[in-house]
Amino acid sequence: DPKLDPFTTLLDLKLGTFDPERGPVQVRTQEDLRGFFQADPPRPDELVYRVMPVPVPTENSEIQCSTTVLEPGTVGDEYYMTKGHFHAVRDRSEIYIGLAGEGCLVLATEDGRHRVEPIREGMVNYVPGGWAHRSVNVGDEPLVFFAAYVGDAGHDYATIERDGFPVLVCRGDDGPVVTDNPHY
Ligand code: PAN
Ligand code: ZN
Repeated sequence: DPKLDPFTTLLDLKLGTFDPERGPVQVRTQEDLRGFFQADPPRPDELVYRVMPVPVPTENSEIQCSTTVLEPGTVGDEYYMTKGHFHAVRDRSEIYIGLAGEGCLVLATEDGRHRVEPIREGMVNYVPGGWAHRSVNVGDEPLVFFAAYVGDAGHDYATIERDGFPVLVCRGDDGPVVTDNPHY
């Protein structure tokens, strides 16, 4: 017998909000990102991003989805970004769809390969299994994207907190600059 009943929610394609909301909004402040940015957070209480979830059972047979709203800003030279993670089950994949703003998706494998892909309205990013992923807001407006991923993927933040990503995305005089992470 099917485990779930069908349901429908309305996604605001500009704001990334769901109506009705399906689950508790996750809020991440500068303080929550201490240790992920190179610099200590200058304004610990300031909002960096929110995740609006559509919770379903965390099983391989389901598809989780959520939207992320990442504010514009910087800590030191680094643009506001998500913590970033590997999926706890390493081979689980994910799809991002850009809804608003201007962003970068930084991806890295455990053996240190990396890629930087654009996130923009209408762009579909494929995140294959085995690639850690972090989104970065390189614009002046909120970066909004929708994500859908395998239900039992889980999130491994500890590896990123310890090692970081191979590259940093920083504010330069003429826009974003991708530099090697000296602490990777
Ligand atoms: C996304 C992310 C979301 C927030 O839904 O979870 O953008 O980023 P962090 O989880 O790295 O804080 C996703 O990739 N889910 O798997
Ligand atoms: Zn993910």
